[in-house]
Amino acid sequence: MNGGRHLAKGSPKPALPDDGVFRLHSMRFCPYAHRAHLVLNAKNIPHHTIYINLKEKPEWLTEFSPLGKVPALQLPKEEGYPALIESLIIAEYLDEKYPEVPLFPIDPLKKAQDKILIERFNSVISVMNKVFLGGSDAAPDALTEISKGLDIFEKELSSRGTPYFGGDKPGMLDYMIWPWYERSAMLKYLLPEKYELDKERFSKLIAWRDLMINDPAVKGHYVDGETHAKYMKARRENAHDYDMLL
Ligand SMILES: N[C@@H](CCC(=O)N[C@@H](CS)C(=O)NCC(=O)O)C(=O)O
Repeated sequence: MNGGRHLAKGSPKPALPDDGVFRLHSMRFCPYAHRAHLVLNAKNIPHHTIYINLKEKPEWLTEFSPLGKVPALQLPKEEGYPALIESLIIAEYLDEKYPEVPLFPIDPLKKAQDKILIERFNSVISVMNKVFLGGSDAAPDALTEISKGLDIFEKELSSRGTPYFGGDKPGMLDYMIWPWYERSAMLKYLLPEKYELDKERFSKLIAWRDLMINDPAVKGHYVDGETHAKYMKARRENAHDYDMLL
């Protein structure tokens, strides 16, 4: 089963085949769930996706996700069918479980350094979330803050001298920051100042974005900036249109 409508309160729990395949509880526009989709796609891991209406959550969601959040990944091959939550924990679990396509660097120091950068990206995430939901009024210095946060990643790509943070192909750092980078394209449609990244200041990140958009794992879950903005505008009115891509 792949996607379909977002299941809401009152929906019966989906009857899935007893095939041992992962079950990802997701929401089509959730950037954290996006991380899990990217890792599953990059590693070609078969999975069922169960989309959840987060405004009217199905009663059974807490069986898989105690806080009622997505992503939640159920592991039907493990005893007791446990489920994992938290995008970064899910991503690291999948990377360890499926080492054939490694995403984190093998070297522990390099891995730790990439994890530090993922952690540091949280400051970009928090400002972006504020602007997405409330516009520039909600965070007056937001565009400056976002650019300052992205400077770190521009500099990092430049010092690595590779097209991706992961080297010649995307790695975990690439995939963990991509969902917000993809969504930054909606600022052009959401803000009166039609924010776009400065082409000189962020030349490396812009070249990276052009490559990432063509990566098969990214393509498999990609939504353009205008569509993200349409979803966000409806969400601001508390009129979430989860199924708008169907
Ligand atoms: N720290 C979590 C954040 C997950 C999260 O906040 N997901 C949002 C959707 S994007 C959610 O499920 N919200 C529903 C709620 O908070 O009730 C992660 O990294 O997975």
